[in-house]
Amino acid sequence: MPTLIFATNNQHKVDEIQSLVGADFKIIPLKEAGFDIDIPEPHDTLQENAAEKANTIFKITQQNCFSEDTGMEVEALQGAPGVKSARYAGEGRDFQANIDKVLQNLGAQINRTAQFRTVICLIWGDAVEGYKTYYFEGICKGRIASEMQGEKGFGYDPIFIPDGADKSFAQMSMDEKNKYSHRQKAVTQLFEFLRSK
Ligand code: ITT
Repeated sequence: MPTLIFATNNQHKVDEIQSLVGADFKIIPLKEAGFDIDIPEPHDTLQENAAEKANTIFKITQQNCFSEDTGMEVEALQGAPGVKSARYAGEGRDFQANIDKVLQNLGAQINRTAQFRTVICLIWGDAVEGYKTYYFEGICKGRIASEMQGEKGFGYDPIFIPDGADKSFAQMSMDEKNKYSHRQKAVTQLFEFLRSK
């Protein structure tokens, strides 16, 4: 089975992606690949942060790898928390504090429109032909609930209701979330690309 290093420390992302890919590829997160590092995400765009993570690991391993950066973009908050989603309420990367801040900043705002956006950066090739960088994007449109609903998933899942559903991501099984999700859309493109190689 082909293996691919996934430059992430977020096990939820790994689980969601591995369940989409099934037995075709084995995804190896940083910890399993022997790396105990937190790669900085200093940039203003998801694409640049995704590239930073993939490039850092490629420089060390010289192996095919990918990363992804995801943000939740709330229309009435001018796209915040966006690229700052992990640290919206501070460096502690606290899911509950981040949710509280979104709900507080939105208040009674009627416009609850939001979307999740995932950008994947893939570095792919071989030592003979050389390596190239590819990007894949997935968007899931939806809205912010008035309060937290459900306990599954991670991050902002309890307050995000995707279009076409009447419950939050945190009220869905992983398979159900994957039917709607930003990550699934980006990952589907990634693996269509890899299968075509
Ligand atoms: P890596 O950088 O190690 O991959 P991370 O958790 O730091 O993991 P991001 O930089 O992409 O990931 O941060 C995005 C944050 O947005 C993440 O910490 C969550 O709080 C949130 N997030 C990302 N995907 C999500 C999803 O599918 N559902 C809910 N919240 C999500």
